Amino acid sequence: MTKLAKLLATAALALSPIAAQAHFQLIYTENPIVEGAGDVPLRLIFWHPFENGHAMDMGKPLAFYAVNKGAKIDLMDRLAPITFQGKENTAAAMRRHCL
Ligand SMILES: [Cu+2]
Repeated sequence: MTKLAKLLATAALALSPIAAQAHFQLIYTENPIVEGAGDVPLRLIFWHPFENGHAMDMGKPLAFYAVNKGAKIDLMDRLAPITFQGKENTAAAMRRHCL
């Protein structure tokens, strides 16, 4: 399982229908189908995604990393603050940028 697949699997678990109507810390990518190695842009958004509802400010995560074959890859230096525009409001969020 690739690093991205693990990230997306975690995000998919958090988005299960059982927890609808709640807020989620999302790891979002425009194109979830990754066909090969390379950088994948991600956004971290604290939001009510199912109803396209209220977005909440998030701070910088305490840790942001991937694990590949048991090796932890620190990605904190690839996070940058952004402002997420939701339907109802804007909120502080983060994006993962390429080096
Ligand atoms: Cu909420």
